[in-house]
Amino acid sequence: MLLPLTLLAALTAAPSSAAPPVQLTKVYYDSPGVDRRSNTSLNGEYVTIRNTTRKPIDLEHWAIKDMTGYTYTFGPDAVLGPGKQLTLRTGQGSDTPSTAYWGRRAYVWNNDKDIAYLRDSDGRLIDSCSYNSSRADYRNCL
Ligand SMILES: [Ca+2]
Ligand SMILES: [Ca+2]
Repeated sequence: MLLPLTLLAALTAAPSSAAPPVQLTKVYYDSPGVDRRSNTSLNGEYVTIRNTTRKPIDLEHWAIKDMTGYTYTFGPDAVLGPGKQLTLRTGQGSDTPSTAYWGRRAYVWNNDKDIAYLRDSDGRLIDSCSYNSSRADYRNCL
């Protein structure tokens, strides 16, 4: 039996305006002050993501990547609660439920232009956020 066209359309239509389950909300790419690569300065550089759903999302094996290919992969303890936000800082530190540390000794987010990519554990692109300005220190992705 053939499906009525309207039903078929409803089944195949993509929810184009729907927010991704996890969104990139901000890239703070030029940390405060002169960039001397101190751990404080590295941690002044960060990206934030937010769970837009009403369920916890297990971020294990999810990844955040820049334009060059530097990649941070979330570990087994990374779970983002409903509506919760998480900050990924570039430098070193001890992870908490709301802050993860990349553990790098060099910057990731270029001060003029770059692209942040968020991929799920299957490698699917969930969200991205690009910027192209050195006049601002951060980019609000929403
Ligand atoms: Ca700076
Ligand atoms: Ca970069």
